Amino acid sequence: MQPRQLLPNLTFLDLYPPTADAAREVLSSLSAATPHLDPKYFYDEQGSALFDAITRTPEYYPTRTETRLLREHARTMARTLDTELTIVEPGAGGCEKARILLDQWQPRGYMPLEISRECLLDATRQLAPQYPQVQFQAVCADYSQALTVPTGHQELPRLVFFPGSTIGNFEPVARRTFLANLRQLAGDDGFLLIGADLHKSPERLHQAYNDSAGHTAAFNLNILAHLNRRLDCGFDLDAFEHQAFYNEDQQRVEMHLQCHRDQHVRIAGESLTLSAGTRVHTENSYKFSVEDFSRELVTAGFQPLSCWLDDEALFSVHLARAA
Ligand code: AVJ
Repeated sequence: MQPRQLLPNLTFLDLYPPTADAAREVLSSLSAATPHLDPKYFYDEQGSALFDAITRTPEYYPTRTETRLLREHARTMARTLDTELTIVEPGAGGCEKARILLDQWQPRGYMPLEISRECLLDATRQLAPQYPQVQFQAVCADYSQALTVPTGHQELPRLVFFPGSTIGNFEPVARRTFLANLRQLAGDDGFLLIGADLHKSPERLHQAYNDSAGHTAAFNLNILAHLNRRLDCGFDLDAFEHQAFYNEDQQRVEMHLQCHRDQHVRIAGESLTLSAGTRVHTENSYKFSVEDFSRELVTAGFQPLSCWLDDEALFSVHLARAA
């Protein structure tokens, strides 16, 4: 598959995963002893828009806190990095946070990897003309599967940018593997800039995932609407209720969809019944301490350089180089 030239400084490579794979994956996870869905299925066009709405709620602090930290410290980061580089961003969404780095740094290249194709195309078609000196290589892909990216500016060091504490969605073992993949992606002369949400009161976390405007509930339910649109499953969304709570033992926020009426759906040509009372686990969002997270970076083959926290120690941004 060759990248397509969309604009003088924008190429697009479409590695969107085949629907058959998604159908098989969804059928096996919903048929499991603990029915669950991969959080990547939150992010179709509607889901990306709902997440955007969540980030503007007063309760959901991570995005605005991290954005402020990136704005405040981008220049210091640039001095530390002191090199021309390509920014590679798995899960870039609408590329809002990358804009801060594009404004403050003059990177030679920017490579957003994103599964939500329309979201990615809209964002890069807007950004590329505003930064003519930056080579944009948009890649529509599922970064949690394979982090294969086009070579492009191979000779330039890479900065892997993974904001938002999306790292918190991975289970501990999968997280170790994913961080090692990010190390691979960065290369021996590369860097990592990553956001990690910090431990805090269960009340504060509960509010952040149960915003009063109901955007998180709509975002959670939309995962079923996405599967209905994409795989024609036939879920009745009114039969499900959003649940999000902080699991103190596991140090993570959990999101679930509680099923109140029997659901007879079809996935990958097979019938599946979710009986009333079933709970579908849709997301974990682990929280960290700076010490624990720095240790995980070292285990993955990075050398931590700097870490920035906001005054309330709600959120942390870590800069590291390949060790
Ligand atoms: C985008 C994965 C970082 O876990 O906080 C927001 C997604 N889920 N509200 C998070 C999310 C519920 C968010 N991440």
